[in-house]
Amino acid sequence: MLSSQQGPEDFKSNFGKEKEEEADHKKDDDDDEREQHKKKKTWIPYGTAGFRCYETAMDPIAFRCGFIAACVAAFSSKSRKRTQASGVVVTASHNHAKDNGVKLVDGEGNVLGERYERACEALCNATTAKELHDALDAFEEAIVEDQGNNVAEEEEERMTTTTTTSDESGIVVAPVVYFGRDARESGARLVEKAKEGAKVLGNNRVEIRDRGVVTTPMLHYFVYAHGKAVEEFFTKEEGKEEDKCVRTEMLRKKIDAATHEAAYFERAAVGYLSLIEEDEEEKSADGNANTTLNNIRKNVVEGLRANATSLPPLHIDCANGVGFVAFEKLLAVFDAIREKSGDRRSEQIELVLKNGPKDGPVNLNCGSDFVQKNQRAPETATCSRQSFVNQRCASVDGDCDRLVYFSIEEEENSSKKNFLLCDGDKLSILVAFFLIEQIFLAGLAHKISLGIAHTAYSNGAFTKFCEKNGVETVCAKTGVKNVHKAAEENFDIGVYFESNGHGTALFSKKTVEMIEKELVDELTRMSLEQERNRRNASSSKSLQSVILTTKLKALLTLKATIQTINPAIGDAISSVLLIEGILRIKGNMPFAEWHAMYRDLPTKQTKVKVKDRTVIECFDSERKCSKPEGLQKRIDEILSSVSSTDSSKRAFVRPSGTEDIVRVYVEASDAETCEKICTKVEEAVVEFCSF
Ligand code: NG1
Ligand code: ZN
Repeated sequence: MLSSQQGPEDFKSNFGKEKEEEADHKKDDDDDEREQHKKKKTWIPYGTAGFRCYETAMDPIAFRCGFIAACVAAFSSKSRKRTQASGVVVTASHNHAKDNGVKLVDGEGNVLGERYERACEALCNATTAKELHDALDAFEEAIVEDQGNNVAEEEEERMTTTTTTSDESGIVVAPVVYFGRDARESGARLVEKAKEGAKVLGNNRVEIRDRGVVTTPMLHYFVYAHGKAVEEFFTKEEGKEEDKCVRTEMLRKKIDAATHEAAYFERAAVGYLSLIEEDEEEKSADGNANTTLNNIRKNVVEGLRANATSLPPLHIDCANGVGFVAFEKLLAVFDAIREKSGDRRSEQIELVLKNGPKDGPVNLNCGSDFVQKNQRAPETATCSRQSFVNQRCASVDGDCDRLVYFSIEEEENSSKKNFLLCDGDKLSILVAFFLIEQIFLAGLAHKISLGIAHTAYSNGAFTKFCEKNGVETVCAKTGVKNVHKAAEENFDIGVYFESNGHGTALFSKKTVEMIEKELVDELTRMSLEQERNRRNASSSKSLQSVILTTKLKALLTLKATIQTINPAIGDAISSVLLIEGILRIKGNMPFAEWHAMYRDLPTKQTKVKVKDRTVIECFDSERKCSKPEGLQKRIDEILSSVSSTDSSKRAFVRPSGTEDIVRVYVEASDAETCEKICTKVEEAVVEFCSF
């Protein structure tokens, strides 16, 4: 492990040293070094979502991640006019309160790309000058690859001369690294370390913006919004006539406004209000289009949306984490909108917030991971399990990027309670089916492909249900970065939620543009139609106008959906708003009805502690393992011996990327079979991984 004493000076003195030797056998050497570290248990891997370990060991990692983020902000952008920002989130998400970690955000607001992982891992674990130097070389290669080969040379020159960015007009704005942390105690200390790391690049080369205690998706959003603001400023040539000082100031202000916390909450809140829009006046910033729209709206056919009056309040278990603080801010924005404009639609979202940071250690007996894996409601010092009974409930995780819904129903005349879970699979189904319907109503079904990306942890009943209903699915490796990529690569609208509730709906740029264009075209057609009707003094609406109206409503709904969703990454806050909106549009769909769309197969998930979990290697989207030799064969034997008639049974094992354990997953048509298979697979893991 790196010494936590290792400060910026040590790092600086190593940075920039001459190459010591050619790297012909670099990969082999790297692998050897990695093995050595691993054997000594000093290697902190770049896991499923960045670095994570016991908080006291995180200081040097945080420091180096700060440096990495600064380089990404300053050097990785393909275009000087675009995304000169990056982010560092200090969080260990659903892990134990005493763990902490770092998630890195790239210039687009996404998870830092895979191409950086090995270099970051080597950089964060380097203990000698040579290791550090090699890691820096690998890191530089990743940056150059990121810039794109065509601009590599030009950028290389820039890397050695300046870290600020400018366009031809001489506007100069320093790259920015955004920092944020969840509510863990160790967070403030680790953010300071990360900031020190970012400063290694040199004074004022990179601007540091510390956003304090925020959710992971908020920090991703700030970086995304920064890039968008810069892009828009230059594309629209804003303030073109002004001199460069004025324009620089304009750009700064634009970035500030776009990346302010208020902008994040307002975007989501306004998106939600538009989603549940009925026939009230549309209050949107789109100018003329919406004025026309308001007039047209008064004449449109009623009844496409059910009368969204009320759903019971949603009780949200915030995992004793930052989600509590963020949801409070969201509710304050709804209140402010209501006070300012008298808009009462926000009364249609009633959230009862439970388990905040003051209520106990993060994730302890609460939070989405606890609820999903244990199939049980939370139970904390301040909030009893009983308080969730007969309520509509949801749970988020420690950094508020996961969401599951649940309900505990008490049987009449009995003390028996039924726990019902709508996990990520059911979120995917609800969102995908809703969007399929809207695309169809918008007349775009033949132009837009929509599918679901999921992981091996998705329930077999979910994949069957999708197949039966003609919804395409693709299975990706665990981890949001993998599922995100699969959704992006395979579909125009890719819905993805890991079973644990980590996910979103991704709209490709082309799809967003298509929806916007169709909306404008539709409004124009509607105006013409209205005009013609007026001229013909027709009092009744023609069939044609009914079709047009249906299409318009669907397009508006799609537009509102896009606005409600965090465009950068899966976000429990925007997911709550989206799901609550959909349930309302669906006529206040009761939880039980959503839950009953299909019946999950019983599952069992456990963790097995072994000496070195990385001896397990997987393939087939982690549904099978190739190492250690013999383990897969044993799992197959267990599956066929336990219940020969159960065709739905399935089991797999994989090393966790966020905890020092091996995860075992089993599903079968009854809980007893699950139990039996699980015990045997656990034994097999221990046996095969104990060398
Ligand atoms: P690991 O620990 O690699 O299984 C867990 C989750 C992932 C993802 C990451 C990041 C499960 C089974 N795995 O990864 O889906 O959410 O954490 O937080 O829930
Ligand atoms: Zn999380």
